[in-house]
Amino acid sequence: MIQLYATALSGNAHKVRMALALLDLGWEEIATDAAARQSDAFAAITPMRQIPVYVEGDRTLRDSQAILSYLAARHRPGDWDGRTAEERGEIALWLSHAANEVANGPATLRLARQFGATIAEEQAQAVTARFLPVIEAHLAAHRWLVGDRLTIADLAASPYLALMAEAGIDLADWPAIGEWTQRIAALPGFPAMPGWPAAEGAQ
Ligand SMILES: N[C@@H](CCC(=O)N[C@@H](CS)C(=O)NCC(=O)O)C(=O)O
Repeated sequence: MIQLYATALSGNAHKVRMALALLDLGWEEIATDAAARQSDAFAAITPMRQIPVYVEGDRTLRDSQAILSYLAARHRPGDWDGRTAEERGEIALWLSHAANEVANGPATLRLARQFGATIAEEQAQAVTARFLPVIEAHLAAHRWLVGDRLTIADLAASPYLALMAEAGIDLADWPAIGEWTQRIAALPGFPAMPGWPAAEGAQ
């Protein structure tokens, strides 16, 4: 049985939860709050003491982008991880944006607004202001980040953008991003996440 160390409100954990649900794989969730992440038991599972962590038998993998890449290679090879060299390059680009601009921009602003974290506010605002117009323009011209279908690029980049209201950003100002997050939420098997706007007639 797959085990996923996670919390309900972690966007990084939700990336993996979405993949597991859309792949229709069974998994057990191990709630790992801030206190649990400081335990020696958790440090033995991951030296980074961060969620998500994916465990399957004797295989342990951390980092949401890495876990998505593994799940795609294992269960949707040549589809979720790209059909061509060009697609694979584009997917790597959006995984990188997910781990950099999305994490250091909207996700960091949400950490402060939602969980009271101390952040470098000006820097997070600047990263956000640089990145959002880039992905908005891309999604105004494309239904999915890469190719004509869902890939792990969409799974990696979407949670913290869907949750932007919790970061103090009005999703109405970013209509193409909003429609894309609703399109993802309308996928059969999509697991709900608190704060992710429900799909309303998404196309
Ligand atoms: N690059 C990692 C980042 C994971 C991460 O930042 N996880 C957060 C929860 S969303 C965490 O565990 N934070 C606690 C900490 O950093 O000590 C990933 O994409 O999985």
